[in-house]
Amino acid sequence: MKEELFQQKIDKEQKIEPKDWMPQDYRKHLIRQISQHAHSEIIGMQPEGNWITRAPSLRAKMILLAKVQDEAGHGLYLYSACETLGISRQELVQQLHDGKAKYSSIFNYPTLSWADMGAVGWLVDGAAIVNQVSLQRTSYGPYARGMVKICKEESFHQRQGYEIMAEMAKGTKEQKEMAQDALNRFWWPSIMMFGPQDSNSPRTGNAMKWKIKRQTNDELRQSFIDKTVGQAEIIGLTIPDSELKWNEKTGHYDFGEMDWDEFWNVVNGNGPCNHQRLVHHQKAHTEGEWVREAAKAYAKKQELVTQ
Ligand code: BYC
Repeated sequence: MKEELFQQKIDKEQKIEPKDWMPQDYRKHLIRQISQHAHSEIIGMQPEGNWITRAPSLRAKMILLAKVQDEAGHGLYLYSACETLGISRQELVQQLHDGKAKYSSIFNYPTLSWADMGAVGWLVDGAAIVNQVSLQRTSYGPYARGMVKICKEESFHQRQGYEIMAEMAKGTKEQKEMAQDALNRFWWPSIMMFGPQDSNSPRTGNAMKWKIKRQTNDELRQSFIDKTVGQAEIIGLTIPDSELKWNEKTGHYDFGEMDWDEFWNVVNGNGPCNHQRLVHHQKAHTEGEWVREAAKAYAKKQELVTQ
């Protein structure tokens, strides 16, 4: 009975709030997805943080700093949304360190040149926006509201990346080559951010029934490709997919097959930077212990002052 009422609420597009009754599996599914999303934001700071000290101008440095800081903020909203489901931040971080919780495969690729900052902003944030615009209508209230704020900031991120790519593409021959090389390396990993094909996605069934996901992996992937091809053409870069072709009949681009072995390899912890990313997070977490202790001591002191 409770289950039926819950599903009716979902079907009527009513949001589920933290104190509402929900099936255990719905709660578990959300903790898994939201925590993966939060960890992605935080781990995602590493490949870009790598370029802050080497940004080519003060303007570029300020913009990149602001963007990386935004990612930290997104991680914090998402951890908070996840905590409303009855799990602590400490447990979530522990799951990441133990390898029990995943984060997006895309952040396990290295950022080798300044053009990669362009490719990450344009493609990775572009893909994140397509996914997150859809998630603004997710059924869990705190997650949906977090997505609204995050999407506004992601639009700025996507534009800063596209601007870098556009500038480099119309620069010297070497700069254009760097931009093309970054697109070549980041195109397929960005497409992989949308997850396995629907026919091979064990979580999609429940996610769609419970309206946690509003569109499937393949639908979102197609929508990202349709949007991005024209953007590459405008700045004179070539998408590295020989099978990419406009299909009059479907009104979408056809595209080539992804390297699924590479995808699962990276998802399962064996990508080029998986080890490095986790070790760095563990180190930063340990070294940040004194900051958390100081914040707690300060909060306690404030409590005493206001008593
Ligand atoms: N990477 O049944 P499936 C950002 C896992 S943007 C790693 O389709 P689901 C940012 C999946 O977790 C990136 N793992 O699952 C942008 C599942 O494993 P478990 C973050 C992946 O959940 C710019 C298994 O494969 N965005 O943060 O229905 C700068 C089977 O997959 C991936 C989000 O997290 C992958 N690419 O669909 C800085 C958005 N794909 O958990 C930061 C929210 C699949 O069963 N998440 N897996 O062991 C989602 O929309 C969905 O969770 C996914 C996967 C589309 C990612």
